[in-house]
Parts: sequence; C-alpha cells; structure tokens
Amino acid sequence: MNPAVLRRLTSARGFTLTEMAVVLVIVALLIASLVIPLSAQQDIRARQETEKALADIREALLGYAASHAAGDGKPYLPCPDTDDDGLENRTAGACTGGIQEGRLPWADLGLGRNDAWNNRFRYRVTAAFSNSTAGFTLASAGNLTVCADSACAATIAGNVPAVVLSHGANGAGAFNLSGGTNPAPTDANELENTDSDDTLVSRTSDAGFDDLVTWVPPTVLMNRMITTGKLP
Ligand SMILES: [Ca+2]
Ligand SMILES: [Ca+2]
Repeated sequence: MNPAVLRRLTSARGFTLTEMAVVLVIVALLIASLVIPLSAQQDIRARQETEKALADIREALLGYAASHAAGDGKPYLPCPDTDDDGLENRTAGACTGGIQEGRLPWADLGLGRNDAWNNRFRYRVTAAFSNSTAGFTLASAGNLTVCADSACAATIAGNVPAVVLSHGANGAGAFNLSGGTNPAPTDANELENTDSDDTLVSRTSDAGFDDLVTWVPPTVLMNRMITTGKLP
C-alpha cells in the first residue's frame, strides 16, 4: 500500500478510537444516571422542593412579624391553623384554646400549603411570640428546643420562637389533605416531632427519620425587627 494512504488510514483509525472512547464514557455516564431508580430521583427532587418551600416559609414568618403590629404596637407571629382552612386560630389575642401547634397558617402567609408529598406543614410557636394584644420584645425568649435526637443530648438550637416542619416522604403523623392526621410514626425521633411538646428533632434522614425541619432563630428574628424599625 502507498505509505501516504497507509498513514492516512492509521491516523483516521486512531481518531475513530479516541472518538469511540469519548462516546463510551458518555454512554457509561448515561447508563449510570439511569441506574439510580426513578423513585429515588423523584424522592431527591421532592426533598429539594420541600427544603426550598421551608426556606420560603421561614422568610414569610419574618415578613409576617415585620408587617403585623399587636395592640401595643409590638410585632407578633401567627398562631397555628387548627381547623385546616389555612387561617390562624386566634381568640382574644391568644392562640385559641392555648394551642400553640397545628398546621402552618398557609393562607395567612400566602404560601406553604402542602409539602411535596401533599401533607400540610406542621407549625409550632411560643405563646410569648404569638399574642396579638401584647407583641414580643427584644427580651422575649422562645421556649422551643431543636435537638439532634429524641434523647436531646445535643441541642441544635435553643430559645427558638417558632418551628416549621414537613413529615417527609413517609408522612407519618402529618396533617393530611383530608383534614385528618396520618398514623403516628414508630421512629422515636419522628415521634418527637408529633408529640406537641416544646422539643423537636432535626437530623439527617435515616431508615426511620425523614422529617425536614426549619425554625425561626431568635437572633435572625430580632435582627429583622431592628432593621425594619419594628423594635427598638
Ligand atoms: Ca417523617
Ligand atoms: Ca416533641
């Protein structure tokens, strides 16, 4: 064979092999992405969507405090919604019946109606922060504690005024769209988020725990009240 032609053929074959290698890598990557089960991909998307919603809800609660003045001119946070109409339940300034935990009052906040698994967000607020007769001051202290587990050996956040959470993909203990409540969780850490007390759990999801939790840190709330001129 003519050496020039042979050289061309050889170089052409080399180029093809390089190209093939690139194609193989791309195909391998595509196969790898398909190997992650569709359900897992959907779950990841749902968690991301719900995390984003919780971040928006936290901002909305700060905005609510900045735009609502109690009878004494001080700011206050909303009461929970206890009858599934999206509106807070308040009587004579205080949360109706002294109930400080229920659904997030999504209609009052203009967002956060459901999480990605079609359950309501749960909301708990400290009474000293939710009174529309006497609002809160810079000296007010939240009484909620966010812990790393139900034993609460490690506190993640203390003196928290308000907590919002999604019960995650398993939806255990969540307020559902039928106005009722899903069966209670069996996991001890998840149970801590349904027992209507002042201790709540936020942790990386594991076999039993998949709740997504956010809260209004007292420092952030107070800073926002000062910068918006609501509190001296
Ligand atoms: Ca859960
Ligand atoms: Ca609890």
